[in-house]
Amino acid sequence: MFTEADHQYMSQALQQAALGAWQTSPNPSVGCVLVKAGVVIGQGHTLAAGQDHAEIQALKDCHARGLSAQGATAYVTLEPCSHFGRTPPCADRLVEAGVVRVVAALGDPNPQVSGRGLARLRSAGVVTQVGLLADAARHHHRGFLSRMERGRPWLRVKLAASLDGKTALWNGASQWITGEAARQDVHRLRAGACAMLTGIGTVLADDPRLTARIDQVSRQPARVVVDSQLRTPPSAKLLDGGQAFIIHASTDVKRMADLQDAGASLQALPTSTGRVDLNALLTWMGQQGWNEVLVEAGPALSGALIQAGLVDELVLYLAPMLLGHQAHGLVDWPPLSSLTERVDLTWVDQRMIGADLRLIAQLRP
Ligand code: AOF
Ligand code: ZN
Repeated sequence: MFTEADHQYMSQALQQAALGAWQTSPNPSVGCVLVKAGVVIGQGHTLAAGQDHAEIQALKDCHARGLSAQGATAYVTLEPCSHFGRTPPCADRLVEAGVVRVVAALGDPNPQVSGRGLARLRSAGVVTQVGLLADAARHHHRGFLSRMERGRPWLRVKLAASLDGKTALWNGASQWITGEAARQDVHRLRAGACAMLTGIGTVLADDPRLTARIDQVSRQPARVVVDSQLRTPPSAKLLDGGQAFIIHASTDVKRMADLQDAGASLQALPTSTGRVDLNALLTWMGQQGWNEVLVEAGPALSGALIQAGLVDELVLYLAPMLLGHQAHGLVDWPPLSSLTERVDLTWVDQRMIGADLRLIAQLRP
């Protein structure tokens, strides 16, 4: 049903989509390529929420070149929208511009759209096709799809360890296991995340800022601490710079006031066995409009999230060193008594980052 040229134009649309990836949240970063008579006449990607969607950018690009989209095909990584949200429906704009065929990699699972964008196009006589490079598009839009389909963000856990899987010495000393290049790489991961998630143990031990410190970022991820007893010090560095949330189950009004004065937003969530319920946490994060969340926490929170089946991907930086068996491991679990309790992973990428090895593994559904 799709030609080689169709594949090429859709990969170009996916490349466009990648350009918007750090700025569109809570919207998906869509890519759009307009083609007429075998020539690309316009392309674009989603801008920040409230600004242009990809299709509008591509039409503007086409018009800026002095060209008309009359008779063109639009390749889009997600079904064009049909609703008046922060912006008017893209489906209507494509029809007005004279586009005659729309190829979408995926339908939009947003209940405000979900098939109505394509239906609107078809009722105006536009030919529509869905499913070209769908796997690649599902990968690119994984955060938005996760929030729409599961009501929670796509969760990635960053871990750094020695070759023997140790994250800190027996006495807690943990600074500088991985090298400078790996730390820079983590800043890129942070820049792509809508929010960072950590635990009170990490805040007390390391006082991290959890910001993305690289040049290209226009927006910082929100920061979230799971801290059921409100032990975060009001001087904690991650409270600087806004968008800092403390998830708790405390009733201590003095602590609440001190932390709010320090700039924190407090959110009480239900607990199970005295700790913040992680499913409730993920649902709450989805309600914030966060598509992708990066966890940089200690072995207790990371381990608990994995055991709760809420983690989609691990990014593991392995440093070429050995720390010995008394040191702390990657996840802090009660001992498993049977191999059937193990967590299975699938390797999806491996490469050198400076002197360290970076492994990416997905949790098996
Ligand atoms: C498109 N093209 O480039 C994107 C779409 O509030 P709004 O108006 O910005 O609409 C946001 C919704 O539009 C978002 O939840 C998703 O369903 C869709 N995203 N649609 O036609 C785009 N980013
Ligand atoms: Zn739209």
